[in-house]
Amino acid sequence: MTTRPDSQTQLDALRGEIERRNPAQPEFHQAVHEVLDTLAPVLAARPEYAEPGLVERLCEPERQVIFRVPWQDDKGRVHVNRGFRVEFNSALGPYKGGLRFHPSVNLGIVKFLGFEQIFKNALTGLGIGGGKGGSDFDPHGRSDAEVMRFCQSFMTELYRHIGEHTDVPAGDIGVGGREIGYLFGQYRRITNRWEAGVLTGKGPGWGGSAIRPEATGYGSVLFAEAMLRERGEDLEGQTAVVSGSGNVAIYTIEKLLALGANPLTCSDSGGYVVDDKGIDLDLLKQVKEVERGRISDYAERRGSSARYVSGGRVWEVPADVALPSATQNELDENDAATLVRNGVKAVSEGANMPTVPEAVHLFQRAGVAFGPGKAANAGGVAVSALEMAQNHARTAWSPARVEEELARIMGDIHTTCHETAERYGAPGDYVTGANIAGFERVADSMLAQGVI
Ligand code: NDP
Ligand code: 2IT
Repeated sequence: MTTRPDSQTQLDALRGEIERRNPAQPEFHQAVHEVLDTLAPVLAARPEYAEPGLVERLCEPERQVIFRVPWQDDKGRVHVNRGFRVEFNSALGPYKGGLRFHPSVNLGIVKFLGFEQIFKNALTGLGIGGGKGGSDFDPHGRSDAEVMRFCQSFMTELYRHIGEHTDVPAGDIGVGGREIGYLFGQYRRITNRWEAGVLTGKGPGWGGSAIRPEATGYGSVLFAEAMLRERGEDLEGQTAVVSGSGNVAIYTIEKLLALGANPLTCSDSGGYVVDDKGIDLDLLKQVKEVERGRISDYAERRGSSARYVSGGRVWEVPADVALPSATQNELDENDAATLVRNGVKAVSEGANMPTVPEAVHLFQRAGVAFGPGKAANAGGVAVSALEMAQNHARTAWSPARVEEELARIMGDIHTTCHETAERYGAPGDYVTGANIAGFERVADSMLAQGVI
């Protein structure tokens, strides 16, 4: 008779095995550890989940594509970038997840993002699997024509791996409406198909959903509000620190303002702005969305209420709520200690894995409501799934209808995470709640579909 090792021993062994077989991918290790660290109770309670092979399969992408992306700049010089698409898990639906264009992109980064996406997408309840892709291409300082040629070259390989029923990319860092337009155009040209559902985040006139640009930021603020309501508070009158100044940060700030909160900061990789009067949304959109400028331009034009802190971190600005909305590992243990010392009540992750594990534990020990990205930033991919539904039905919903759906989905995700955490003996721990609830949905489908 064989005896099954206890759940924690099994998870620890798997952890070691994943490090060994995926060397030099620290972000992927971090994302996997953070999930495995919370699964022991559910594996112990549901022996079918502890069957050899299930968690192992979940940690191994179904398919990984790496390709060359050659393109010419405006002076005719040839550049060679690397393209990635990691199709991680399709037990719940077509692979779904964004494309990131940033010089830091490598296979480990794409795998961490794809792994997170599996659980996040499961939490939306909308029938989407997990995937992610991108390139080490840096769009900063490139002309529209250069970005177009890059996107066309990228799609000239990617098109053979994607499709409305197979894999549906969208935006992420460095990929917004402009890039999705160029990518969609090239897909249509190569395939000779009007296949609207192959990409999400499209323009409103050609198959894009209302509220998709706003969805991630709005959703992250709704999640913060739901966590505060659990404690008998809301966002009205609360001060907020927001990092980043891209898609997620801008619409986080918009929703904070709409709910009566006071967002004091935003940032980019050069530094941050603190604005004593609260961020001026119109000026921020003008500088970042229209002019594609830097956050220092905002400070120069805003007048005396704002100052630019070169190289600084927004977390040193005292506030009631923190919404990291730039990139991974942007909030460390020292930052968390500063925020706690300054009385922060809630942290909602608009970005993917922005908080290092030690900082997460510090928040939790201090009793701060902490909403992990898998739950808090799921509004973006949720509205992407609504965009796919509209494309399939050849229809377009009103902004009011999409916003109502988004609010319902974020409310459901909050409730699911909250109740799951309680069920597994970790009340108030949204990390455990999100990981276990997402895991249960994917694991049940994988078990039903056999060893594939
Ligand atoms: P954008 O490209 O629109 O904006 C990114 C912002 O983050 C910019 O202000 C950028 O500054 C800053 N940033 C990026 N990389 C770094 C870095 N290495 N160090 C410091 N600052 C950095 O991207 P999004 O707003 O779409 O994405 C932000 C985060 O949200 C990412 O973690 C993404 O994965 C996540 N996310 C996005 C969703 C979406 O729908 N777009 C959905 C869910 C999560 P700079 O210009 O100086 O580089
Ligand atoms: O991290 C994310 O969830 C995204 N970048 C959005 C993915 C999507 O398919 O809309």
